[in-house]
Amino acid sequence: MKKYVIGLIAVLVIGAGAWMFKPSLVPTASASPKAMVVYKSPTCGCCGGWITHADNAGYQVTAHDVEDMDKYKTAAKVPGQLESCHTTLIGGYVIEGHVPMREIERLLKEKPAGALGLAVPGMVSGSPGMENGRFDPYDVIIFFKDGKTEIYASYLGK
Ligand SMILES: [Cu+2]
Repeated sequence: MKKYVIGLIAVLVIGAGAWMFKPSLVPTASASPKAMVVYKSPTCGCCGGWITHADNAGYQVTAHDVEDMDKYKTAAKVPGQLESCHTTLIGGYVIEGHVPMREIERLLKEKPAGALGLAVPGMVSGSPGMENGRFDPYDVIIFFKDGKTEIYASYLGK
């Protein structure tokens, strides 16, 4: 009987311990790795299209309509030749333009050394948010603090 009681107490203590420590392991909403902030001009329709992709992928999107996108791109250190429409901040990285969600997930997982972010320069038909019946090939470019750029992924189009 005594053994049984000690065993029961042990189970309760371990259970309470697990319950007490669990909340600290669960990220809070504000620190969610899926929270992103998007800057776009108020008239940008395709930016909204891209945000819909982000929403559907489970990202918590905070979108800001701003007049002076150049200011935000400069502050985010987006290289001039990689510029697109909207500029997104997530997990300490910059996402410029119509970057597919799978590449963002990859970036957040791989955390390449010295990387600032990803870009799909311009506005390519067939990229996420740019659905218009055409599917042009495009590259996702990774850009680094030292000014280097590399192809991160290539989409072939169809
Ligand atoms: Cu766009």
